[in-house]
Amino acid sequence: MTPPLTLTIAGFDPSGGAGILADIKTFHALGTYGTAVITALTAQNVHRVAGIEPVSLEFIKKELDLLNEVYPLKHAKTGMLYSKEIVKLVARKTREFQLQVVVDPVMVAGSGGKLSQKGLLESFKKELLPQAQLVTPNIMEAQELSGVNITNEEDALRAAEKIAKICPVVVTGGHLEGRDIFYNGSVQVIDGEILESSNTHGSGCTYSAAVTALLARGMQIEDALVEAAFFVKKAIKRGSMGTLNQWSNAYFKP
Ligand code: PXL
Repeated sequence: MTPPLTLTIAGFDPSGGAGILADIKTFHALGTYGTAVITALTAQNVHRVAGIEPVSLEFIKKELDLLNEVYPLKHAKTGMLYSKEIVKLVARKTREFQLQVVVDPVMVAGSGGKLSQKGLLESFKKELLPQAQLVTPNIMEAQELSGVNITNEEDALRAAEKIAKICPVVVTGGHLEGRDIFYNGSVQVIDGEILESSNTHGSGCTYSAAVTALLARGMQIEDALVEAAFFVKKAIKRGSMGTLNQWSNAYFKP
């Protein structure tokens, strides 16, 4: 049997801890055939973002159209989309191809460096989320999307309720008690724990890629969220399962 197809539409992080490389490793580790459309190149490491070269709209469109010519794509995720123009194009194309899309609303890098232009937040809300299968903000992103200041799990739930007016949402809890909050009319709290680790660069990318792969394999969304959280925990703790984020640090020069 051929594995299910997955697609990531995201940016390139040379370290391989985040962005398209992390997505592809995750897609593969979870038994899907991963394809990728690059939206922007970045020059960065875990300390800083030193440069960004967005791919032209015309070229991103070509990347998507050529994939669509040969692959019966159904499941995709988006990561770093960088500009409101790219968000608009991706929304139009994924609608045209009738893709089920998991949106990771990436705005800044793990190092704190900016990965977005002005207007990105509004275009996420207006253009892409209304047609998303799921959006996967961390606490910071959930604050931006909802306007709710989040300091505890109750706040996170209020933010999730607001965002869920646009599309189903899981607020990931890496920055609170470690639990994730899924809201789609009713609440599901997914158990987790805070991991003391400096190897979390790319954990958001890996998580949303894992959810996408599991959905492509036919899992129900509630189960996919539990499995994906477990997968990311393992990747952070042991650098196992093919994502190896932890190992990207193990090679650092002293
Ligand atoms: O984790 C967010 C993210 C997404 N996409 C790219 C990144 C990062 C974080 O560094 O580099 C390309």
